Amino acid sequence: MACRGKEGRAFSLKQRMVKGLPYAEYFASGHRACAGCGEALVVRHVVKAAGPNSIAVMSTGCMEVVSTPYPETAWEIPWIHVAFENNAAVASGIDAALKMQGKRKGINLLVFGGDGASFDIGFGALSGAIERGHRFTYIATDNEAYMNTGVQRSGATPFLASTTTSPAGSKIHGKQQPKKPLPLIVASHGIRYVATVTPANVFDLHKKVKKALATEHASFIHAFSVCPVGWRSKSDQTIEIAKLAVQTRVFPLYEIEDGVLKFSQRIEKKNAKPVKEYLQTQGRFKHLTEEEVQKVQAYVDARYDFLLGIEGKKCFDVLY
Ligand SMILES: Cc1ncc(C[n+]2csc(CCOP(=O)(O)OP(=O)(O)O)c2C)c(N)n1
Ligand code: SF4
Ligand SMILES: [Mg+2]
Repeated sequence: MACRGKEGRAFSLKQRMVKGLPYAEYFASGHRACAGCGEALVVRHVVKAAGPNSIAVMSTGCMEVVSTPYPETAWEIPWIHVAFENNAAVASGIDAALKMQGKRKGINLLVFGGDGASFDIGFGALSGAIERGHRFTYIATDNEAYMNTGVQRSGATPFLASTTTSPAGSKIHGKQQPKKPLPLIVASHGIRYVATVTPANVFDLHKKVKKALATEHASFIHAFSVCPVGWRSKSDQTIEIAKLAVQTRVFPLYEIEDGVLKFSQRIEKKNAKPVKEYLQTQGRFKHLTEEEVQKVQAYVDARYDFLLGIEGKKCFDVLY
């Protein structure tokens, strides 16, 4: 049975029944993402939280490809596809143009980039745009590799994950470097709001998107985005894997507001699930020896302890 919201498209009664979430969809179903794509879920919920008065800028990557096969589009808000390198630069131009025209108030400017676009290739544009004090909410949809072109490693790929350019074999056992701590690097620019989200924690995601959009200058959201293809995980396990990432402390859920980090879900060591449980859900970690699993566990613990150590303290200057 189909219904229609105040604004927005038709949706099924079942979708309507998600209590506490807006009814209307602005990232339409029928796009061509793979079954169980976590990145598509993140995009859907970010635009659902943002609502109709929004503009989306999106760099090249899976989400662009699956949502706009010409002449179709899944976007029900204005959307622009830009190059890999420059989504934040294009957003700066949109922000400046709207301000010049006196039309900036009430418009949400969303900028989407995959991890390849955000951690690596478009990082310069992102850094420059936030340093100049532009207003937009940047969402880094992190599936931990360049998925659209065949699972190449990026700066976001975790330690020892096997990708096509860090293949597990006799020479190396997956990626040799750890993940780049992008949210902390972005926070160091002096912006007021940085947060991490997963599609398994949708209410938390909606709340954080709203806070980010209310920020006067740039805000940044790091979104954990399971990719069943690149991670070699089961497509019906996406939400379970996202939950496990938080429960094992692999993906800490937090906000950095006005330079102060606060956990949204604080997992004490004694309550944390072993990282092994998370790793076992994905073929990209299948090659790991017991010793390597323990190395990953030690790394995850050390990163989490670092965040616990700075929690509640003013660790980042606030410039805008
Ligand atoms: C400058 C440039 N280099 C390479 C490409 C080819 N390319 C298109 S999408 C893509 C992968 C995108 O990876 P990511 O940003 O992580 O997004 P995902 O596809 O994983 O969602 C690449 C390498 C390109 N379009 N432009
Ligand atoms: S390859 Fe991965 S990120 Fe791309 S659409 Fe499929 S599941 Fe989503
Ligand atoms: Mg990616």
